[in-house]
Amino acid sequence: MTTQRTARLTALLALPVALALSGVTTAPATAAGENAFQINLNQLNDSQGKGTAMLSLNGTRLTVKIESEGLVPGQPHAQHLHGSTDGHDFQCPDASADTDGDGIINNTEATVHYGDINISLTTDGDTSPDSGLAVDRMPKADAQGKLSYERTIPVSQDVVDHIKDLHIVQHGIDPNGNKKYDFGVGKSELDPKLPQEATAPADCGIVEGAAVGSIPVGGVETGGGTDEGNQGTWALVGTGGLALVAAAGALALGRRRHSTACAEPTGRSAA
Ligand SMILES: [Cu+2]
Repeated sequence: MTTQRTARLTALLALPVALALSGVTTAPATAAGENAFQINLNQLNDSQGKGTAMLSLNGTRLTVKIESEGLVPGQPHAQHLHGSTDGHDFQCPDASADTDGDGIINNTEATVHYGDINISLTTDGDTSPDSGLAVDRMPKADAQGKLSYERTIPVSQDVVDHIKDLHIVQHGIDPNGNKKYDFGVGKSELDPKLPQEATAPADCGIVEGAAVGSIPVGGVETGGGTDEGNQGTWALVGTGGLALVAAAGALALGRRRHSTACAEPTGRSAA
């Protein structure tokens, strides 16, 4: 499953995840039904990114379909299901999430609102939070900035029970419009070797009907801790290897000390 893949991005592009889709005849693709949940993706960071997504459950198999546009052409876009299966009411951030006032909502700032990675929406292999930055297994936008993604992933019952509490986030922005990730807006706070452009969120969407301020499924705790601006920064981990993972552990401990019970990723899938 976790074969060593370096930047086989071209190959990945030509491999539209068809392999994972042998049994995908379950939910209707257009209308949200009892076991299908629509998500409208709205831009963050003025990225122009937008799209729609559908989450369809067949038992504990989750099919994720995403059609988005306005993304950075030709670039991989890390994408995840963020949020909690513990009853916390995470939501997509708005402009006020930019607590350091640098004009970019970075992932650390946004994680306060949309929560940690629950599932990494990779094209193949591992889908745990550990693959959050596995950009060689993330889908690429085409030359027009459009991205199509479809994959069926085995998930935990927790994810099934709390599917409405999860959100899709796609990362990767291009403020200077040069169609690549560069250091125009500095380094990523997650890994100084990565440009901020590569990890900042481009769009976010919650399950339709899971309104802002709604009581999360099966839970009573609310609030993403919008006034706890400097916690919970490990949502994107993975590619960088041990250093990042170690940092993640430390940050997870930090979160725990901040008294939220959400430090541990739950509902990891076992793909
Ligand atoms: Cu994410």
